[in-house]
Amino acid sequence: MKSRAGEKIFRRYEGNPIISVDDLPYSANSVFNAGVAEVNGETVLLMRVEDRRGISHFTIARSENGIDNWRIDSKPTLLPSPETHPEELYGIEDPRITFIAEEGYWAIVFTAFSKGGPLVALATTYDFKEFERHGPVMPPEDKDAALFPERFGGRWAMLHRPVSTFPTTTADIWISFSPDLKHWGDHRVLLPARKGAWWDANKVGLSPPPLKTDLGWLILYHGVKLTASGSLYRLGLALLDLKNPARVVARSNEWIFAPQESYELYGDVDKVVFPCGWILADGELRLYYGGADRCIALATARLDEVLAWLKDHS
Ligand code: M1P
Repeated sequence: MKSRAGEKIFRRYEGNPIISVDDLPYSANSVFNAGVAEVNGETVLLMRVEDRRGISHFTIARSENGIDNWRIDSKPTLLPSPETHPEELYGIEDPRITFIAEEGYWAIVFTAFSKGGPLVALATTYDFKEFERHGPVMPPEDKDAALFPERFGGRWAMLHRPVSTFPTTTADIWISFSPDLKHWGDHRVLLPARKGAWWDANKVGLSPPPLKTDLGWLILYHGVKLTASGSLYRLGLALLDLKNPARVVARSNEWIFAPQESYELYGDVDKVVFPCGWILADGELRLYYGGADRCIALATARLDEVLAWLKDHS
């Protein structure tokens, strides 16, 4: 029997985009690439807002059902602070949120745009009102990072995407380990970009944080294909071993989600779907993603269908 095309697994919310720049209570250029958390029964989006200078900050939107009636903070929730954190000189971008049960806080891993390029920085919060910055955890150039919610053999693990200027290298997803969330080592390539004509040739990056399932850690990642009309961002899947996340169990050969609607095809950067967060509730995955670097959209899928699709397409 012919198996279902990836595009049919995730269904777009008919009211997309769920949040656009006109929904903000203050003037900005765009709102996109939001991290997500469930806090006191509400869905919290930590949204990347790009101001009209081009510098990004974070603003929170809250909703009871995670779909509509978003209550957006009246002013920026977390602004870059280059005076105290020089790595934030050109803004803070693309937050990915992991609840660390052991500590009782949420860890927010984000891109700080420093003088030397993008790097990975860490902040923590107990309530999404007060935030503690912990500064850079990976030097530039590095981004698209997120933490696993638990330790492996006593160590924390993080996925991230360093980039080398060495001519023949690709931009790959790496995994690193830490005893304390601050000092990282044991770095190794986990998911390399493919080559040539593949949809995920030359550049890949983690999208939302890893999600624990019965079959392994589910990874959704973006593959960036350079075409004659620019970069094309599409999403594929991988599965990592539950006990040893440095072992890839499966990787999709096809993409599962790609730009298709006008809010994904046309924006500040055309043809981009870019999720930084997802939530699993009653077997349903809610994927929050940036559309064309200008708005936030929602797509849903049954987790069992996603895993079955990956099995058929790896
Ligand atoms: O413009 C598309 C995306 O480009 C960057 O992602 P990456 O480095 O993984 O290609 C990021 O700046 C991201 O915010 C942006 O949506």
